[in-house]
Amino acid sequence: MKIVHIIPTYNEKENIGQMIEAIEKIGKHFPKWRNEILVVDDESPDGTSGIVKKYKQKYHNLHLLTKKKEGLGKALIKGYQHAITNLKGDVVIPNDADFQWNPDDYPKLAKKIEEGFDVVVASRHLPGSKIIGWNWFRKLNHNISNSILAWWVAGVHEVKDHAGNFKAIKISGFLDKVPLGKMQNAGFSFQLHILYELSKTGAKFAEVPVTFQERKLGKSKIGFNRYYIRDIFEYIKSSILIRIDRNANLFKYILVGGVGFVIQTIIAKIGITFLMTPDNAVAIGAESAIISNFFFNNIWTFSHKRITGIKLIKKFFEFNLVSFGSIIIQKEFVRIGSIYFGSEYWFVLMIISIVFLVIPYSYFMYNRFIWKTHK
Ligand SMILES: Nc1nc2c(ncn2[C@@H]2O[C@H](COP(=O)(O)OP(=O)(O)OP(=O)(O)O)[C@@H](O)[C@H]2O)c(=O)[nH]1
Ligand SMILES: [Mg+2]
Repeated sequence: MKIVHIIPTYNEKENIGQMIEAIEKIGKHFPKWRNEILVVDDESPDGTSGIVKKYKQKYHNLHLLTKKKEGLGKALIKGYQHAITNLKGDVVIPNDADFQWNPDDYPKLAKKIEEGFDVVVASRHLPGSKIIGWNWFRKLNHNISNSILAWWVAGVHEVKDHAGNFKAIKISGFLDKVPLGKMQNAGFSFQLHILYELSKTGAKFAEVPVTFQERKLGKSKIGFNRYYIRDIFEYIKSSILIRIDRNANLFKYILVGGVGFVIQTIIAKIGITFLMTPDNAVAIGAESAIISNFFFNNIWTFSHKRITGIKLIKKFFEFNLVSFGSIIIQKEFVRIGSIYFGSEYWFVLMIISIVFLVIPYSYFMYNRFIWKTHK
């Protein structure tokens, strides 16, 4: 198993040498793994890359990528791509240069990969995990992004710790399936985004408890500056986009239904104005909505299984047959409701029947009978 350790650096002259030595040293205890170290440095003004160049003379498995300052996310994207394409690794293990995540823990991650997991995350949120020396500001910052945004807004539930850099990822079939070139994250939102993209590849996730501590040497890149504000907004945006992507079909389905509802209300209102009984007016409105729903869902919601040509006509009739159920539900609900409450309540009755009966009924039926995957 070839492991590529990826270390992004920006002004880490105090740490990078020790980190390289630490990884090399642990590697000696595990000769079955071939280790490569890839430092991705954003032209650090403190001369970090010069130190790496010196170490390169000592260690032939050490590689250096230098690029202009673009943020942690971009550095990791470049590093992952390089590990896949140039270094042809089996596994990547990114870590920070500052020893907040102990490199001695990397065999724990690698062993889990050997056990059959595809993504193994070093975690601060398991029994046995420890966080040493974080102040209230860092805790608050982490908890908001981790619990509220990553877990709740984005809905990424594969792991409990979404923000750390230290993890092991299997390349073949998983990391190489992630569209790294399309990912735009400049900052730490990359950590959440990559977990989400990996979840879409069907990867099996594991988390291992570790001890996380304050950096001892060098300066943190986190602090109130324009990068920090940019990264926070990017994290919020990323969380929302993940949620939309995860539930895209449902969002589209709701929107199409909303358009159908407006059409139905207008047609029913016209019918009632021309002295139709509310149940019949609602039924005609419902049929109009059903036609609109069919075409919009076909070209948009279920575009990945779009129906075309002669099959479209056949499906349209099938669709009407299935939807007939929802017309009957609404018509009868409005008819019986009008008897009890009066026909002036037709609109309220129609809404109740749509929300509680028609929407669940038709979402199930459309998926089951109309836009089913296998035919
Ligand atoms: N290449 C590159 N590396 C970066 C950049 N920003 C941060 N890093 C590196 O990414 C790792 C994590 O950054 P840190 O500044 O330690 O961020 P942090 O761990 O969230 O913050 P602290 O807890 O304060 O240390 C370190 O190795 C940094 O040198 C960047 O813009 N480019
Ligand atoms: Mg750090």
